[in-house]
Amino acid sequence: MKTIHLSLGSNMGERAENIARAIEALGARGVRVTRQSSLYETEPVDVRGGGWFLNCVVEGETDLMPRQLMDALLAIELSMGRSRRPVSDGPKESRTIDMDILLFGSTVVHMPELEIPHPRMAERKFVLVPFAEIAGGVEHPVLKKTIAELLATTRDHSQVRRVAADQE
Ligand code: PH2
Ligand code: MG
Ligand code: MG
Repeated sequence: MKTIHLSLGSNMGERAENIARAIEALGARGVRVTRQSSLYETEPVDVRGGGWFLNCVVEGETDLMPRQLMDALLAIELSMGRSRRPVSDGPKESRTIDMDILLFGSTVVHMPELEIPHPRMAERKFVLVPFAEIAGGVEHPVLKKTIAELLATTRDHSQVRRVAADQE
């Protein structure tokens, strides 16, 4: 059993509902969600012409292998109507739901289709702020810094605002 951390984001449609549905779907795909951050309104980073995102981070437990977990997340994204264009390094498009693996315990994965830890997580306040809320003491297995330390030193100054519970 591994403890894993995922980032969820949506900037299309009923954003809070999309995130709630995706988290609910994890259970049926072999991930037991143990913690969930607040929702955050976040300024889009490197996204073409979309609105602000709602983002959150969840902690879970799973017996899946990293590649299986990635396939489970893709299946949930597709079932929720996320379109996938061919992989490109250009600006990203708006999405109903995006689910990314941030950490998979202390496992490090370098495959063409999957990198863990998520290669850009230390440069993204929309990941680090919710992550620090639920698990600031977790150590990044490559950078050897805690999530709270990464947040304190990140150079990303984009806007990230916690959504009050009664506004969700
Ligand atoms: N995801 C991206 C690119 N940019 N910006 C915000 N605020 N939130 C995201 O989830 C996000 C992004 C690529 O997946
Ligand atoms: Mg992403
Ligand atoms: Mg993704």
